[in-house]
Amino acid sequence: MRSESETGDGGIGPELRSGFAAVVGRPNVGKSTLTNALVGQKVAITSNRPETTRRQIRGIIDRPDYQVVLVDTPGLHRPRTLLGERLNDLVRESLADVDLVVVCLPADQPIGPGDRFLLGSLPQPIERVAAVTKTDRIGRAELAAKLTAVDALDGWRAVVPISAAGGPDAPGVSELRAVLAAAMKPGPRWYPDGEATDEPIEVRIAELVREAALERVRDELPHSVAVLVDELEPPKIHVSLYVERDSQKGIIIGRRGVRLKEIGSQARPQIEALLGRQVFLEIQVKVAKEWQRDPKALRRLGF
Ligand SMILES: Nc1nc2c(ncn2[C@@H]2O[C@H](COP(=O)(O)OP(=O)(O)OP(=O)(O)O)[C@@H](O)[C@H]2O)c(=O)[nH]1
Ligand SMILES: [Mg+2]
Repeated sequence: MRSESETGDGGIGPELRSGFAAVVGRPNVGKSTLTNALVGQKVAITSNRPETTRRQIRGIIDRPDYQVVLVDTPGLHRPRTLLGERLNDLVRESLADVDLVVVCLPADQPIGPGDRFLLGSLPQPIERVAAVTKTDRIGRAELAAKLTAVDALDGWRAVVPISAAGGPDAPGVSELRAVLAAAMKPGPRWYPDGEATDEPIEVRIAELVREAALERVRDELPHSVAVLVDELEPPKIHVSLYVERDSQKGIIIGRRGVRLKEIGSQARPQIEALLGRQVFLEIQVKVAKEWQRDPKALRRLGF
């Protein structure tokens, strides 16, 4: 999958600097939002539910003189299910292959045992950059105190305050991009020019449907939702949306199918933008009993 291209333009152009950077942190701290802002494209779905990200998602920052491959990861947490354990394993695997780690610490929450556990589990030695996220949620004085506390926590290469919800040009995003670029070593262009992610298109489509569903359910249900694309023959796309119990099926479908229709209406235009064409999106809700705890079901769902 990885391809090397010419670097250095026969010695005339600048030498390319490149490498891999994992984006880590507790659940819901803004890792995927930050990844998307740095890349300048939505490569990972986001939501205000913890444990939204369930895979390693590569997002590529590609410039003439550098390429940073970001690896967005699930939030490191205390697992309650087999799925939770798998997600934590994914974080550890991601850490093994990277040159640098971006640790996301939310400005509006105190530094806690979860953050210390995470810092303790980083491979030694590895360069770390602290991204203090969601700075728009607190005042200036509070932010100054927060930055001091974060600074004292570890031997950071840099501590960058960020409000990534505003997109690629939001406060702190270009500063962090520059920090990452400066940390890269001479190396190959790992991905072809202009590629924002290596996620398969079926996975990106399934994730957009899951994101739309996450926004519309409460409590434990977000964890129970999984989505698979069964058929991709544009304009026809058939998707299965799995829940864990019969009772959850009705919640997702909603009265007279209204909620399911809303999920489709939110996901469809984004899928059309991705594919550059009109699509007919059919979503079927199915039950995969207790799939988060069932090794076979987890395997079928791609974990
Ligand atoms: N106000 C504000 N909200 C933010 C910011 N960044 C992220 N958020 C919100 O925080 C929530 C979580 O964001 P995500 O990017 O999904 O967080 P995550 O760390 O990837 O979460 P998991 O994948 O579940 O571990 C979403 O509702 C985002 O909109 C920010 O800079 N400011
Ligand atoms: Mg995420």
